[in-house]
Amino acid sequence: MAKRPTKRTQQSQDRRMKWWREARFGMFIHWGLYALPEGIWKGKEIPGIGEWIQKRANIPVSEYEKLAEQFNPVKFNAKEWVQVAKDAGMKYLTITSKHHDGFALFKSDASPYNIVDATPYGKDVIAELAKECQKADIKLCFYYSQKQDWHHPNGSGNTLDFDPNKQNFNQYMREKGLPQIKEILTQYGPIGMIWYDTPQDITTAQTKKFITAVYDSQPNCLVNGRAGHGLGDYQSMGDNLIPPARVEGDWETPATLNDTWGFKKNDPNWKPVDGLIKRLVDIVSKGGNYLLNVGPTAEGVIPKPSVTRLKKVGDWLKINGDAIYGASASPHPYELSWGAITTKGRKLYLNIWDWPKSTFTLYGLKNKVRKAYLLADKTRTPLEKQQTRDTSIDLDILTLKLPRKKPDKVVSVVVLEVTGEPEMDATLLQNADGRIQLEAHNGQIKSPKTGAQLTRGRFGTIENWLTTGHRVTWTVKVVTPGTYNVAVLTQTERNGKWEGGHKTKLTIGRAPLSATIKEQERRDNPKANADLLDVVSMLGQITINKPGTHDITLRMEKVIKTKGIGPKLRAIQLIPA
Ligand code: H79
Repeated sequence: MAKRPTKRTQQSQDRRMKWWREARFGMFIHWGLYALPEGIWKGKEIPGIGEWIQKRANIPVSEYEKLAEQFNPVKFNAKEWVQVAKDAGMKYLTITSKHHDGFALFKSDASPYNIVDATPYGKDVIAELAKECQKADIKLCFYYSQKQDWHHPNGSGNTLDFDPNKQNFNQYMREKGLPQIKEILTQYGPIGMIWYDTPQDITTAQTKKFITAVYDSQPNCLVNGRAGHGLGDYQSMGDNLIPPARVEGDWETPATLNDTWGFKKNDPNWKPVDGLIKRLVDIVSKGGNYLLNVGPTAEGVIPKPSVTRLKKVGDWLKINGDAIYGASASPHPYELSWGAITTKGRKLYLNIWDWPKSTFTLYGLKNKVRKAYLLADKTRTPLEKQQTRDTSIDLDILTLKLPRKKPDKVVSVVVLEVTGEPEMDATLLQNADGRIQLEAHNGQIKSPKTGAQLTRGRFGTIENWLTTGHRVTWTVKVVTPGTYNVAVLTQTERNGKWEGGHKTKLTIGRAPLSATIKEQERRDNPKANADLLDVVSMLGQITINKPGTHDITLRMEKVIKTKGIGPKLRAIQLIPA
């Protein structure tokens, strides 16, 4: 868990975190002056995230701040916004009270650069949202950019208008940062959390001041993990980044519905509904929360493609919410190919996205199953089940007879009521559908003692593979021997750059497979930003002769490093031939 500046007992911390752990799904709202240009400046399309337009288009403050004179969101309706969150099954709402551009969406005495004093609209939208959130029982939370403020002469990030060498950040904190934190925590009733962002080079002392300012006003208000220096009440993952496996402690992934946070006219890359539901399930199965963003227009309207998608996620939650709200991580520490497991007390929820023809098999569950039923089945008719044990490979096997027709198009949930605390085999297992998934993240690295070492990328990759001599080994329990097609997934750079031609050698026991990595296909990685793609390369076939625990080892016999990238390993997949 993230460290906190003031000591609390585990018990009191559990009490503070209770609503947040129960919620699991929240709405992020990015709204501000950047909604006016919609990603276009002086007729030119500005690439990247919309709320960064001031920086990306090099707009001086004197020009950008004039946008306030046009900000008149006449269609803004707090009740409608909160209803969109409610219909999506979201339990908290985090709005940009002030983003990097420095413009405040609330009435502020600390700076006139706010919606009430600087716009023709003149109304405090935060006050209206606070009222509606209270009525709808949704926790109101505030994003606040504590370090970057491109409008204040002593805020960070604006090197076009201000000389960083002449800035005094403590003065910014005294004049604007801390007073505004106090304002948002005293003007709108109880606030669920303050969501700080991009701490950059903030000092520990400064971070502590920003956190203490929150706790001084509202001791029960949470602080996210981007306050700085690992402080805060829980860990914030990178934007759009979902960890490759279960993470201990409290954590949250903030994510976009398309590729921008603030509204852009041209960003049609909306994530499909099935992808959103699977991400929610995946995140909860790893112990986290999903904070999903909408970017309303300058008129104050949440874009239609966002509303329709969120409504469908909400429809799914109406039936399957038991598997999400208040649920904890899977007892199995690895991803599963057919779906993901969540738990609550003595219940396991099998969130299945690959619905089998008739029999579903789960490997590794150690508990006795008292009862199994479909969450969508109100009568809870028991599913036929059988539990066996393969002692030769030390594996518990549960089989369930499922109806041919799946209850949900995307993710169908089976509930298992078990005796005792849910417990599963903690070794990497072959999936019951035969696939063997070897994530780079789960591999053991062995490198020569001297020379450049391999590194682990923030989100699951193995990188810096620019020399030969390294090995990555996975220890996996194989249930069904046979011949497998082997695919290797490597990741592109942010700009789409990638390099191939590396000669690999994969060995299982004494059987080697030598091949060259060649680009065959690029695929989205749902756990990463849209600009990090998986490059798929089929290496050929390999045979595993007998069931049991095997070491599978990957080497590079030759690496190409003309572009300085080498193979950024994401995963090896063995697919039954
Ligand atoms: O509020 C959202 C983003 O605006 C904020 N965090 C989420 C929740 C955020 N601030 N900084 N970053 C994310 C990292 C930004 C990186 C980039 Fe850029 C901005 C890449 C492209 C635009 C700055 C300009 C860095 C490279 C070019």
